[in-house]
Amino acid sequence: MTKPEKKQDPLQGTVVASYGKRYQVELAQDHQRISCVTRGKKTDLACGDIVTLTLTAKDEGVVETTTPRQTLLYRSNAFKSKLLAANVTQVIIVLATQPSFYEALLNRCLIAAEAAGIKALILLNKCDLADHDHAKDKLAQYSALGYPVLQLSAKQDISALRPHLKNEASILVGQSGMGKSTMINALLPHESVRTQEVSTVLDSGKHTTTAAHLYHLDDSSILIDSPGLQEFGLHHLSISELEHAFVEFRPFLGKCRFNNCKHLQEPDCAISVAASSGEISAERLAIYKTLRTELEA
Ligand SMILES: Nc1nc2c(ncn2[C@@H]2O[C@H](COP(=O)(O)OP(=O)(O)O)[C@@H](O)[C@H]2O)c(=O)[nH]1
Ligand SMILES: [Mg+2]
Ligand SMILES: [Zn+2]
Repeated sequence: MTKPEKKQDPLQGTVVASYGKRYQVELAQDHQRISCVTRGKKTDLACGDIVTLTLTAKDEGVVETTTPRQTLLYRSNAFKSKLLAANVTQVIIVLATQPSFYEALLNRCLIAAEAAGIKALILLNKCDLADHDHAKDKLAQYSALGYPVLQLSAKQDISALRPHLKNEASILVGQSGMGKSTMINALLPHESVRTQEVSTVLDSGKHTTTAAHLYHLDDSSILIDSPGLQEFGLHHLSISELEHAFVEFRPFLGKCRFNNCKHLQEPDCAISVAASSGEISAERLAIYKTLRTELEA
């Protein structure tokens, strides 16, 4: 026989860590942390979600309701989606001069942010190291598109990032090994997040952060650290969301000969014309075509 739960007023809190099926919720009233599960099979909470919960023990509880989200950043493949963060105002895409980063992943992050209505900041870390892969040159085209690009060395001096974090709820995303944990440690010296010494021989990062974590920088600034990304599926986007997520496409949309133009190989396509005249870069058009084909599949 199950014991009836004692009736209590629901408490309000913020999800500050997400471990798949378990969540850590920080109570609004006293910042106490409660280890929570959800009811039934519902596991669609993300760091940054504002929830109500009831306690089942001194520091354990069940999430009852989720407050409607201002924003939701997530990725998805054909089978499932993975929530990255709720209610963030800014996505900080962390790249490094070494190991080399995947430009396609950068673009997917930008597109996910655009589609979710969240502003993006590109951060090139490890600028104290030699830039063998010309990361700085590659990023020039993204600043030309209007994305702010910040260059720094988290190991040496993080201060250039601070003004961008003020009064924002930001999430750090990126491949592992780019320096996200190093940044959190520099910004929040009391947290001491584990960092990973990357094998320069293999030129590849390894996973250390396995869950997303939310940190308070001050009373009005939040920073979420997310697990290292290898891929960023965008199966959840509609065709229109995808087209509009390419900011430089916007002036040309609706100007193709066919109003259902896919901008793949149709005649008199305004996007293709813009690409031939250099107004749209060949790389970005190629990324669009890959994503469009993925959505059609
Ligand atoms: N030279 C240099 N190394 C850095 C810098 N930031 C991070 N690293 C190193 O890069 C590796 C990966 O950093 P980490 O913070 O664990 O990356 P994460 O996987 O993105 O969390 C570690 O060996 C860090 O010491 C930096 O600004 N300069
Ligand atoms: Mg890390
Ligand atoms: Zn077209």
